[in-house]
Amino acid sequence: MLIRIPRGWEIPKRKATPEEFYLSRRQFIKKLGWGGIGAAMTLSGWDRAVAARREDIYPAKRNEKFALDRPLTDEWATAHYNNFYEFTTDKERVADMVGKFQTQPWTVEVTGMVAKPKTYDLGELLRLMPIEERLYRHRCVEAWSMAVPWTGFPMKALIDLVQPLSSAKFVRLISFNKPEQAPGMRAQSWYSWPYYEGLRMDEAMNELAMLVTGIYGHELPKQNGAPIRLVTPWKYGYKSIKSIVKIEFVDKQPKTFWNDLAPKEYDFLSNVNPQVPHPRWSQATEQPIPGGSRRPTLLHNGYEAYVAQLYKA
Ligand SMILES: Nc1nc2c(c(=O)[nH]1)N[C@H]1C(S)=C(S)[C@@H](COP(=O)(O)O)O[C@H]1N2
Ligand SMILES: [Mo]
Repeated sequence: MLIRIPRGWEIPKRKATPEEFYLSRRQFIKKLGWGGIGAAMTLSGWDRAVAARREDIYPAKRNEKFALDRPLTDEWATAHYNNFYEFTTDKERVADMVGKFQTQPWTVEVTGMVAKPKTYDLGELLRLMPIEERLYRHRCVEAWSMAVPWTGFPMKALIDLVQPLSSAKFVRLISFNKPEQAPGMRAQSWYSWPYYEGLRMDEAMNELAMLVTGIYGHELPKQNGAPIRLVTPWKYGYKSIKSIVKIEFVDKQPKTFWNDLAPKEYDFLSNVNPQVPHPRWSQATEQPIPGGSRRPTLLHNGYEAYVAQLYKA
């Protein structure tokens, strides 16, 4: 069941403008060819980022390989039931608290043990990456779940671009640190901001690992981790760090936000496993959001065929 009630905030910009205007603008942008020096001189970084992100990549072609065993979650629910502690711990109020968060312009620093470290303007990076849409299951450690159409690119494409050295064994990812724009960072100053996460190199290169900039065929709303987040659907949701500013290739297993806070409850791998209960609750079943009956949780969130070989002893 997919009830789509259009709300003002979720109407993509192109639908808010007359179709002819949108088409001519799109053709205009295409004609300029963003790599050219002329374009670089006459347009600001912001203009180019918006052109590439808003006009060019959404909606992206769906990769049908990643099929779901359940209906997509209602878009409104996905945007109004969020974990993003930088804003608030109240899941239903994150969307109301993101107003001051500035996600444009945005740069992502790729650094550490790589042959080609570089700080990318997000629009520039997107023009280099193979963008597609994938339907993925999304399972929070709190035992709720969704099914989401993400738009982005495989993390492996970025890894191939920057060429990690053989000494690089892990990837460390770091979120934004702007307490003046994120009320939860100020109200909960005891957390070790900014949020940080990590993957093993083989996990980061797995074809499921995705860097995501869009959802439901348009840009990510801020509450879902705009402008760029990680999605690793075989792991609990807290691994999928939002609003990434830095990606670092390292030789030692990096520390992670939730493991540092509660090491007995949240481990580094955090793979979805119905047989391993959280110390305070079962993981055997999950509650689809926004409603309906609970369903059994699947090993590796149903992505066994993609990731089982990573965890063979
Ligand atoms: N920076 C940051 N990333 C984060 C979180 C957070 O609090 N801060 N919460 C995580 C958790 S617990 C989950 S379940 C998912 C939620 O993503 P969603 O709101 O898009 O469903 O984001 C993850 N990424
Ligand atoms: Mo979560």
